[in-house]
Amino acid sequence: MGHCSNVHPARESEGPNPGLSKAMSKRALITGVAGQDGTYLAGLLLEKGYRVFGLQTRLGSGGLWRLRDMGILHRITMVDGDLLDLSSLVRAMEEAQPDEVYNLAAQSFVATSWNQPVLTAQVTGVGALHMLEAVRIANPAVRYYQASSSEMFGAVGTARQNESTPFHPRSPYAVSKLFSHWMTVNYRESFGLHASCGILFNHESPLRGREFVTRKVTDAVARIKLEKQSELRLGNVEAKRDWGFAGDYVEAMWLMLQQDAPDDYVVATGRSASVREMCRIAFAHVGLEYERYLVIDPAFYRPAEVDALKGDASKARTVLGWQPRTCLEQLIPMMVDADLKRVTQE
Ligand code: NDP
Ligand code: GDR
Repeated sequence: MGHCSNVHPARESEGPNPGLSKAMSKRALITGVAGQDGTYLAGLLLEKGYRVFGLQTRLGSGGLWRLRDMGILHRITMVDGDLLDLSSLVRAMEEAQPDEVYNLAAQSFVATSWNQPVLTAQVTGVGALHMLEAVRIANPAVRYYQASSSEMFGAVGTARQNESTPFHPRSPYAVSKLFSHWMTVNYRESFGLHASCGILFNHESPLRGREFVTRKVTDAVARIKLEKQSELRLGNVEAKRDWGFAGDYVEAMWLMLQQDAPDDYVVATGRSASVREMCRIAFAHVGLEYERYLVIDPAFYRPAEVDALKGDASKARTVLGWQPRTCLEQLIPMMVDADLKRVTQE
């Protein structure tokens, strides 16, 4: 295994992490419950004894396969609603009567945000404001989590980004996330909501959508290995990201809402790698050399790129007692193995 010095496999001892018993009878409402993070978070909260409600859109494109694969679909109470429809969110709040709301729903694919900028602004930006309003109307005592993003940093001027790094968003997605981020801060300051933003850096898993680069690569590696595909077409392989494991990151979300005071936290591994390096790891896991299969295709270049991101999560470590437990050399093989299994069963 390569160097994994930035992660901490052993769980931290209790520290500022409140015990599990406190959460026994809590109720949580998760928007975007059927997405990657929603599924891991729902699993975590169920483990902790929560009653979990998930907002389900009628027009959703993604389906419920992740929750089904995880074996938890039957344990989640689905509530109809859409971030675009404030009244549906108020009703969802009334139905779920949650202690905690995790707003994970979004149009989350950066590349699509240039083709559907208005929809992205409406869902990812104004949609979060709708959720905040629903909380404010239905129960302002609720604890609220907003899924902010390292994409808000964008064209960074610093080697590492923390909570004080200035934002310079580079896509309609990032601009929309910045709106929802500042709205959450504003509702905290204006109305005293217990509202926290997690500024999460990229996090991946076998449940990642295939349009995102890690999963696109691990899926292609499986297909190439099983001789169902001959090449992999990518855009800018020199872009660098700080990649972590979604299963680790949802723990940070939960920890934020267990604190006495709401706040904003960067969540990251502190290590950055290029798309090229990530490809090398993925192909090497099945004994192949990525150079033989990689085709650079300008169709996947973005109108404005975020060249490099690397997070500094020291505040999350100090205040929340959170640390990543999975490094890239574990994460990518885990994803390749899952895709090999899936492609074999197709
Ligand atoms: P996904 O794209 O996997 O999940 C997003 C979910 O939002 C989907 O279940 C989708 O449902 C739902 N959704 C979309 N539009 C609406 C709508 N109008 N009303 C209600 N639900 C809707 O994202 P992730 O799980 O990867 O990410 C979770 C959140 O964290 C997102 O807000 C993302 O922007 C943010 N984030 C993610 C990071 C990452 O690396 N994964 C990093 C930083 C932030 P459907 O598919 O049915 O349309
Ligand atoms: P990102 O993730 O834009 O960082 O947003 P993505 O995996 O899409 O791209 C990462 C980097 O890889 C480069 N790249 C390619 N990307 C894709 N998708 N497809 C390709 O073929 C390709 N070739 C190169 C991209 O240009 C980019 O530099 C993710 C999402 O989960 C957001 O919702 C979240 O907020 C951020 O992470 C943090």
